[in-house]
Amino acid sequence: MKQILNVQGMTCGHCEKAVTTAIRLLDPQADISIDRGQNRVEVNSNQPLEALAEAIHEEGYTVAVAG
Ligand SMILES: [Cu+2]
Repeated sequence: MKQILNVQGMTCGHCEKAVTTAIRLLDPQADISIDRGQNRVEVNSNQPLEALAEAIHEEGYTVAVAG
């Protein structure tokens, strides 16, 4: 299912990669689309939103659920 998170603190391509890697560790099949300018991370995954948010948070980014 498609889930949208608001992730603050992504400043460069490395950040996008860190977020992508964190999500892929939880779900290797996840379909991930990141719009850094909008702080928007779209994830198509069966993992619960809280787990995705926690994984991203552990990388050092501030996460809010965008709805
Ligand atoms: Cu960065």
